[in-house]
Amino acid sequence: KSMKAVTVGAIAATAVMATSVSAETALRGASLFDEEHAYTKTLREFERLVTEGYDGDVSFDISLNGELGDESDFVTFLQQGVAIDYAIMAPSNMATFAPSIPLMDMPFLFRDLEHWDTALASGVMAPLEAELLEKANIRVIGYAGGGVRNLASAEAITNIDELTGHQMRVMGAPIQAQIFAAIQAAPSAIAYNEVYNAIQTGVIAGFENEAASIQNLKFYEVAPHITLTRHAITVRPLVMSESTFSALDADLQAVVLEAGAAAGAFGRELESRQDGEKMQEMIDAGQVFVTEFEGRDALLEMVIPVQDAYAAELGASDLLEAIRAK
Ligand code: X1X
Repeated sequence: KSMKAVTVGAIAATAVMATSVSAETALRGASLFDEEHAYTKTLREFERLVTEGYDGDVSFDISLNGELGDESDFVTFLQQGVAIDYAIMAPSNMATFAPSIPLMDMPFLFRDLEHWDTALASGVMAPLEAELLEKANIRVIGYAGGGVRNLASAEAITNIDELTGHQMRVMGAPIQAQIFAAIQAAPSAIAYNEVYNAIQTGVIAGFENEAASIQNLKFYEVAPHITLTRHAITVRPLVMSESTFSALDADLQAVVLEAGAAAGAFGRELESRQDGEKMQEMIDAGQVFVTEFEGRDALLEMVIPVQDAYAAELGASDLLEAIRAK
């Protein structure tokens, strides 16, 4: 195998093509978390599958623990084809470049894990993937996710009265703020890597997240009260910059697509299986206090018109119905 390494990306794409016979292709990934988190394990599985399936020289370098920023930074890098080549991303953190993509992970979209699983396996998200590719220069190569998102707050929230006016952080997509406003909270979009401090200093009273991330980043230290709103089951595309993908040789492209789909399936199984276990570990360790939300069904009724209006504005009403009908 060649010892010569070439970094893939927009800047080095020509060099890759010019040296494709002898050069090693170096792919750079990024994760917000350490090696224990399901996203990092999914990226490692992708790396393993590509290495196993490709008959050429390819190497991987994953920046961990949010060293390269949070997902709003990743999306800019991916769109521009610099600094990183692949990552796992929340659709709602990619809204700046592709306004329709947050439809995939808007709260209260999936009835349960079975609905989420069926929808993701069905290919129903294809029009959203096409928009992401066209407008953001980002290609979906698989789907990870599977954690259930709940409220996490400094003080307990158990009903609509306590939720009313609750100052909480949401992801940057406008639909996220619209939905939490519809259920009477007071949402604000704050960068993920500022959430811990914002809660600690009382700028906000809480946020919403899945067990794996609350545990990995120790959010329980500032937001130990978990309210089981179960408002989202995460959809987390494994994505690659199209600047990178288009510079790969055809064999490697095929391996990347296959490995991306398989690594995503690995990640979905892992995170959905570990979701309850991780919550239980935090309960057993006295790190979180978990309560049900009284009247969750009423929340659902409040958000349906907001979801409908958002989809209509995007010209995606049929798509929303198709997802709901899965
Ligand atoms: O809320 C966020 O911005 C983040 O929450 C978790 O860490 C993950 O789901 C991540 O993808 C991002 O959505």
